[in-house]
This record gives sequence, structure tokens and C-alpha cells, in this order.
Amino acid sequence: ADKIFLSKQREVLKLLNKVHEPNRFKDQADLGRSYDPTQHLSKYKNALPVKTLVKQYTSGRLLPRGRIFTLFNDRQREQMITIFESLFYAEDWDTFYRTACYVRDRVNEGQFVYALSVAVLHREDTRGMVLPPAYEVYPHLFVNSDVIHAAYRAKMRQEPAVVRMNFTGTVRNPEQRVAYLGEDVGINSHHSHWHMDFPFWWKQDEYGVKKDRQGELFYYMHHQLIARLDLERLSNDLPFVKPLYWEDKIEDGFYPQTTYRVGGEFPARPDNFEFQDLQDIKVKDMVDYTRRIREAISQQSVITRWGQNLPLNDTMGINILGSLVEPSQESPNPQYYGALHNYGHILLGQITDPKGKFDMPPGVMEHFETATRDPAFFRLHKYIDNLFKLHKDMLPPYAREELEFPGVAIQDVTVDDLVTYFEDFDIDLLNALDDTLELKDVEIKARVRRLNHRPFTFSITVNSNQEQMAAVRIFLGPKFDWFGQEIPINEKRLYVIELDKFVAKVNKGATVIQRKSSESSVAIPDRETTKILVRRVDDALQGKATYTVNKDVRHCGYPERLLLPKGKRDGMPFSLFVILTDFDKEKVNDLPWDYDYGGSISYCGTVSGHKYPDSKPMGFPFDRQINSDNFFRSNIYQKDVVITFKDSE
Ligand code: CUO
Repeated sequence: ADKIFLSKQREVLKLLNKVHEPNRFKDQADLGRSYDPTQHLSKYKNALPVKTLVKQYTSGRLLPRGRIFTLFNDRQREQMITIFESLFYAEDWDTFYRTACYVRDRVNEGQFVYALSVAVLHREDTRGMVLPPAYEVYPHLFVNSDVIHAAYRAKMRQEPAVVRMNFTGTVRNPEQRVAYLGEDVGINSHHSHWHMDFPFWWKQDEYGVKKDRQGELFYYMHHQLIARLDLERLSNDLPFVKPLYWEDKIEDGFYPQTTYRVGGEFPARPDNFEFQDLQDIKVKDMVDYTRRIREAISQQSVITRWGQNLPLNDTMGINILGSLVEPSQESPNPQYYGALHNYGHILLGQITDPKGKFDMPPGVMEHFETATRDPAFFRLHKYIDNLFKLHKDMLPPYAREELEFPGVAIQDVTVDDLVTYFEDFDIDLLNALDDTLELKDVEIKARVRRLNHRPFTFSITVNSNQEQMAAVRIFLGPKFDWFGQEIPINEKRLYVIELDKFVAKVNKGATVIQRKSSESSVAIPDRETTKILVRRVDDALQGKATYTVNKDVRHCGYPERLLLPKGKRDGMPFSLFVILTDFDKEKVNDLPWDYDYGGSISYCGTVSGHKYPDSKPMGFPFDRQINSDNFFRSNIYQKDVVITFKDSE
């Protein structure tokens, strides 16, 4: 059975090979040419999308190949959804595969990659399939122009090359000090995959795949991205991120120095630019949407499109608010509350050419693959996060019963030395370079600097009055602020980052729970490079090696090597928190091991209709106001830890 699955895996990798060129695999190209979906309409659970697709293609209405695709463009997204649905509704693998070959050479490559990826992530028969890392499918979105030019030169000379990539900007730009995070290929890959697992255009009921707590995950994952940047900023003597506002100047500009494969440079934004009205999105509308959302928050009630009131005054309020602010298809009233977050991306993406006078391509904010490169990304999301905070602050602080775990006490927590360092990482650029010149492929790589840390293990000594299952949550927060003042707990809670969340059995008496950094529920390991993946699959197919399919493989997950903030050379103190609660009271599924589902549930939840494994609000217990007298107890442990940065390992 694994062999059949592996041959499918191989076909998907072939489909995603050099997507900007005609399919170089003759079998797939031939199949794509001869297949006529309209002759097989009974093979689709819903045939309307594929019928529409063929019609749009034949009448030349689709976005042409070679053009830039952005999900934020309504027309381009609608077309992509038609492609996705044609693939998703295919009744069996054969129909899916033929449809994929059919679209591969006919539709825009950006739309194709995105639609195919989301289909692979959600079809039952492709569950466990590995997609190539986004930075290998679209290197242009991840590396800067210099690297691409140098790579071309190397290819012309037919010499293998490793091109060193520097972070954009100069030391005169203070924001440059944290560019290693915003420009990290792992972060961008995580973020783009998160949005593939939780697309804002996802139609839960139509597709029959529920996205449990999607709105809350939208809040929490992005909240954590900002908190993580804030800890990097502290590590580099920068103040916390400031939210932007629609009517204020955006102080820091951004020059992406990145180029589209075709279509020119990504547009830049000079310092102190202001938001501009676009043809169909006005700055004033953003102010109105914000006012209405603030009103809903302070009244703890949202007005639905049918005029009913939807309460926000409980733990599920954040899920509604998340879907309303992003918005996803679950927004209770998109007409009234608008599309605050998505429009924010578009306004920032088109800020330098708001009227389309110069026909500039979309900005970095208009792709999830590139958005975090722009410091304004974090400022937009901080602004949105503050709305969520406003809502959370309307809820009462957690009561004693919600915080305590009677009979259980944490005796001690120890952890290895926490050490971070920079290392080199090579990105395969093979996909970036045109094949139109009849030149052989040579090995060309971009070498980037990236943050990593030494592996570490937590040892948590617990005393319990009985054998039971405990939910363990580990967080890290700042100790001192930018001015060197100790941060009070009720403010600190806004900057704590989740390191791990898991279930452990505690015995009667003392138990030592050991947990490794590599097991973190926040993170995934490095993605495997396509070249090695292809080789491993081929070897397994030829019986030369074994290959274990992981049905729960996740592409979404914070890079494991970025689990810790950088810290400082002389050591930087942080506050570590370990919280134990009664898992039996908060579990959702009956199997505790569902908690491990796919390994990165903390920020990425679960896909394919599974429930989020615990019923506590994400970020518990730091998501609500904390009264310090009432907060700490025997199952909530706090201690100082030090993170030391070494230039290299
Ligand atoms: Cu992930 Cu704004 O939602 O980038």
C-alpha cells in the first residue's frame, strides 16, 4: 500500500517541478493534453467548478501563465478557487491526477501551485503527502535580487555556485537588526503554510471539512508571531513593536530588494508614507470598520447579517472575533464589519501605486510567502492584536478553580544551558532559473544566515496525590523591558511565547517529566529538500530503501530552530513558566495521544476536520488579565532562565 502512495507522492513532486515552465515530464504533459474533463463529469462530486474552469480556459478568461498571482485579488482568487475545487471534488485519485495534469500546463503557475497544494493538504487520498518547501518552489519570493542575478551568471558559466545572501538594508536602519527573523525562510514557509491549512476563503460546509477554532487560531498564531518578534527586538536592544493606525504616518519604510521572476521588483515604501485610498478600498472605510468592531467588543456582542446579536462574553468570543477581523467565510457580518485585516494587507501592498498609475506589481504584504519581511507586517498585526486584547480584557480574570490543580505541585524545573547561535543554511535555487536557454542545470544555492539553538531538555519534578493525566504548558516571557525595568506580570503576559504544550502522566508521589526541545508542539523540524525527498521516494519505489509515510505530517509549524529568542552575548534573563492542569477536565478527544496530532498543534491546530485537542482558550492562562496575588499556586511555576548568544557553534 505504501508503494502505491509513494508513486502518487512522486507524481505530485513531478507536477510541482519547475512550475513556471511547461511540464518537462512527457507522461504528465501528454496526459494533460489529451484529458478532457467535460467527458468525465460524473467523476466529480460536484462538477460545476470543473465545467466552469474549462469554459473560462477556452474563452481565455483565466489569468495567463507568467503573470503574478496574489490571493488578495478577488478575481484571481475566485479563479484559483475554481481550480482548487476541480481538484478537490475529483472523486478518486485518477481523476484528481488527470485534472492536475490538465491544469498544470493551462493555468497560471501561481494559481496552480496554491490550488494543488491546498487540495493535497485536504484530500483524504493524499493525506501524509509531503509538499516541497515553498522556498524551493518559488525561490524568488524568499531570496533577494542579487542572489538571483548571481545565480543566473553561474548558470550561464555552467558552474555550480553558492551565493551568499545578506539581509536587506544597512546598519543605519535599526529594523535591520531583526531582519534575520522577518526574512527567515522558515518563518515565511510556516506562515504561508498556516494560511494554506486555514484559508480565509475556506467554505466549511460546502467542502465538508471543518476548521476547528479557525478564528481563534488566526488570533493566537499571529499574536505569537508578534510576541516572538518582540523578544527578538529586546534581544537586540529595540523597543517592542508599535501598532500602526490608518490615519497615521508609517514611520519606517521598507525596500524589499526582491524581484519577481517576471514582472519586476517588489515595490518599496519610503519612510513616513501614509495610507492611500485605493480604487475600491478607502482609508475612511477602515476607520469605520475599526469603530464598529470596537463597538462590538465593548458591548460584547456582534450584530449578524440577519440582525441578531451574537454574544462575545465567553471563551468562544475570540473565535467569532477572529473570523470577523480576518475575515474568514465564517464572519457573521462581512458587510458591516468589513475585511479589516485582509484590506490592511492590500492597502500596505499597494501603498506606493494606489491608483495603479505605474502598473506596479503587488507588494510583499500581498503574499503570505513574503509578508513578514516588511516590518509593517508586525505593526499591522499588533494593531489587530490590540483589538483582540481589548476583547480579552473584557472577560473576567481566571477564577481559582480554573487555575488550580488540587493535589498537584511542581517541585522543581530544570533545563540545560540555553544557547543560541547563527549558522549557514543553503537554499536550492534550481527552480528559480529559466530553462529557456538550452543550458544544463547546475547546482546553485543561496547561503543564508539563520538563528538556531542547542537542543535542550526540561525536567519537571511533580508531586501528586494520585495517578492522573496532566496537561503541561511551557511559556517564556521577557524579564526586563527595553529600559531595564522588571516587567509586571500583567504586562509580561502579553509578550510570553509558548514553547510547548503536551500531556504527561503523573504518578502518585513524585514524577520527573522530561521533555525535549525537539518534541515541542509549537514547532516542526527543517523541511526536507526536494532533491533528497525525490531520491528517497525513488529509492523506496525501486526497493533500494525503506520510506515510512507519516500520515500526520505537517507543513505548518514554527521552525524548531527558532524556538528560543536570540538572547545576548553576556546572557539575557527571561522568565520561564510551567503550568500543570487537569487534562481530564479539558480534553476534547478521548485519546490523549490525539494531542500529538501532527506534532505542531499549538499554532497550527489540526487539519482535515479533527477537533483542537484541548478546550482551554489558546494562550491560557496568559490570555486574560492577571491579578498577581491570586495567580501563582503550586501548579504554576515560575523561574528565571538565561539565554546566551554565541556567534557560531
Ligand atoms: Cu498571516 Cu496577516 O494574516 O498575514
